[in-house]
Amino acid sequence: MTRTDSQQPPTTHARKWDQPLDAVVVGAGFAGLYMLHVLREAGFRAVVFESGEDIGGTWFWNRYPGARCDIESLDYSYKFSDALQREWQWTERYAAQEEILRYIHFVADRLDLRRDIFPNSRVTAARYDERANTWTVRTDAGDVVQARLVIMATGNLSTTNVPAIPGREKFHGEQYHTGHWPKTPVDLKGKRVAVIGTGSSGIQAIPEIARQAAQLTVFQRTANYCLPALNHPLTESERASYRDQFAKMRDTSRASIYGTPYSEDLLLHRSALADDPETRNRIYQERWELGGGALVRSYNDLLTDPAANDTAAEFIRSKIRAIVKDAKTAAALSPNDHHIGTKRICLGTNYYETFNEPHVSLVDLKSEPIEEIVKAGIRTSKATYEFDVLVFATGFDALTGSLLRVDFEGRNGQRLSEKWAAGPRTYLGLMTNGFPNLFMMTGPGSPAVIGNVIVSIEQHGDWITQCLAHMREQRLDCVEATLDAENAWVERVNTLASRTLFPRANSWYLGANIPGKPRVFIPYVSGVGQYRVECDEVVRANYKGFAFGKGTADRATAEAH
Ligand code: NA7
Repeated sequence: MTRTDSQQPPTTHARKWDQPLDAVVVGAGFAGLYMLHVLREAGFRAVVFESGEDIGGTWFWNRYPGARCDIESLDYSYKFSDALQREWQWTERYAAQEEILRYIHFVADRLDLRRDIFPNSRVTAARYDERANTWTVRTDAGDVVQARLVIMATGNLSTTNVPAIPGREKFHGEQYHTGHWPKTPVDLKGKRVAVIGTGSSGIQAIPEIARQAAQLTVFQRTANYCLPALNHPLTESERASYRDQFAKMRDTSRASIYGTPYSEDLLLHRSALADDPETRNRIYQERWELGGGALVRSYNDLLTDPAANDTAAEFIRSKIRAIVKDAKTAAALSPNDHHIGTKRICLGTNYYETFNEPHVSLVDLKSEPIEEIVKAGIRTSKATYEFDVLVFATGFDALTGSLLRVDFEGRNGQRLSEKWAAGPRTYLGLMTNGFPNLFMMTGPGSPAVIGNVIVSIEQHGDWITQCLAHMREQRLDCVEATLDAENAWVERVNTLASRTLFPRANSWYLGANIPGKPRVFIPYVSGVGQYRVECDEVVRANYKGFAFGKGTADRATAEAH
């Protein structure tokens, strides 16, 4: 039987373990659970600390109305076990938060993971002791744990961003952030609700909130491209067909750009400008009707040529004009300041249609910025709007926020926050020089957020475990990225991005959504398949770019004799 976290309270463990541990894993979402599983399978002893009161990560916290994955559920599942995928039955093309959380619990139970997971324990600090080659990890629950390795599985979108709008504390009503939504139901029926933010979370939440609220006002700073998800219940034959081709689907996903098996089939190997407008619009229309991200995975130059990109952008703008009845609202909802696909594509269900509802309105912050939050609601440069509830759909301190929230002290007392003051620096997104035995899963400089993160999570879990097994075989106990390799990787990630339109958008890929955050393009954009090839080449070249040590392995042997 499967269970949700609302059905069963989390287990409280006796906080006891044999020290030193091989590894402390931080975070019990998809990444942390997989990491624990593969470490155990390889014979390493690890515990997982989780700040939430239960497992699930992103899917524990993001419970806002309409929360749903933007990768198809059959793809957004672990790929390492044929047995698990055969047993689990997804019900919809794009799974809702509650179903994904149930899936995570199902996997944790099947793999018996809970006994090594400690909820309600936020890792606050970790200090590397060079002499002992050990990390000392501290949690806000009072734990002080020694481990050879720390593996960060904290996710890329987990530290919420609540903008510093003056007066928030004065507001008389309720306030919520989509990424930190309460577990207990929030009743919006008959209320006047404001949603600030129109990224993926806002776009998913707005139609659902509109169904409940008496009045909904959307505060939009940047209009986004929203493609129709065309979500639908999965039929048994759809599930069976995927099940029967599982190995092929998995292998294709791993070798693909976006970590899904379909994207390459959809790719047309020609420029958008090679087709006449009529053909092009027919192709865009077909993709629009397929739903999901199919439209941006069509012509091969949409993410490299502004003129090609504009043909797709204009197609979406024409859809917005056709759907939204009020011309002024349609114009405000039409994105015109970034290229389509250069921010993560949003998938919606009745998003644009919702603005035709008489009780829904849009405030365009470009022409009417928010000045402050007052007791009754929100005051812009033009008016004061009154509300019972404020919903912040304002995103996350993405990619680095949760890593820098831990006070890491590496070799020679160097702080990670100091080292990354001008932006994150890693080798392969896995390690950073000066911090031996500290691994990051789907870290800055990896492709994680560009596509299906599950594929990247498994790749990183496998890569790290393989590296540790290699160290055990060679009697090595310390690994660190070299400075040269790190510098070269940072340059490579930047060069790859600079060949695309990605860096031109003010996106969270660039840290642009957080005031004061260094503007550095963070993800590796050339696809999960190519990235895997590069990681495998590093292994074949005897872990080129990594320096290994064997100090304590030798000391331990000497002491044993
Ligand atoms: P996003 O994509 O970062 O969206 C946040 C939205 O909030 C976006 O529209 C922002 O406008 C807006 N925002 C942020 N700060 C403000 C302020 N101060 N005032 C007004 N509006 C603001 O986060 P999501 O949670 O929607 O999605 C994150 C990812 O989760 C998503 O890509 C999926 O992978 C799942 P901006 O565009 O910065 O002008």
